[in-house]
Amino acid sequence: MILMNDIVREGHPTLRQRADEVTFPLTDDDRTLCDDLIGYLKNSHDPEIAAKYKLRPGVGLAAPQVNQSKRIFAIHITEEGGRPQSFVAINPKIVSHSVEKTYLASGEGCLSVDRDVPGYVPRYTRITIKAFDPDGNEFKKRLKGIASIVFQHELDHLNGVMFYDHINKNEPFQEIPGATPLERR
Ligand code: K2U
Ligand code: NI
Repeated sequence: MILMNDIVREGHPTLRQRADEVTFPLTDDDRTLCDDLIGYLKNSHDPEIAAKYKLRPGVGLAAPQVNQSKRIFAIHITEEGGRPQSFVAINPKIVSHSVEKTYLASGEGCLSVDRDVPGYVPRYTRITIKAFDPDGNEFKKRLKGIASIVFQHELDHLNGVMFYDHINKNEPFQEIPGATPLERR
């Protein structure tokens, strides 16, 4: 299982690399990596396991964050309000997106960043994505709300981008033209 010690922190070079495409069929190691990424997210929302292993809660986790420079990430969102989402995305792409943008009113965090970095992170409100599942089957999804934001945050990790790269340095809380904030419960 992935523990906090397995998650590399900002400053680690892997977080600033473009991760490599994955080929199919997956090796046993890559399949285990997929299971471990989604497993971390599920564990991080289990009060007993999270307390026992001191896991920070997460709704997304990308392979580069555990020092595997591969185009794989997992998303596990169960909160009410939005549609639950739980999947592993391999070689993911955004195929289209809304013109309209959004941002988390509370800003974003990151399991690889041990500090608060305040500010609005502009994201597309709606995206259509395609990716492969661990069996090599291609799938498409239309995402909005928190799922759309999380997908974009994780895809950034595959491209060596950190959430705070998007924050306006001079005015972190400057209104983003044409953007509607997403309030998190
Ligand atoms: O990639 C990561 O570091 C996981 C982040 C993903 C994320 C953070 C903020 C906004 C979008 C995606 C963790 O999930 S941070 C913890 C968290 C938990 C619930 C909701 C938002 C952030
Ligand atoms: Ni992150």
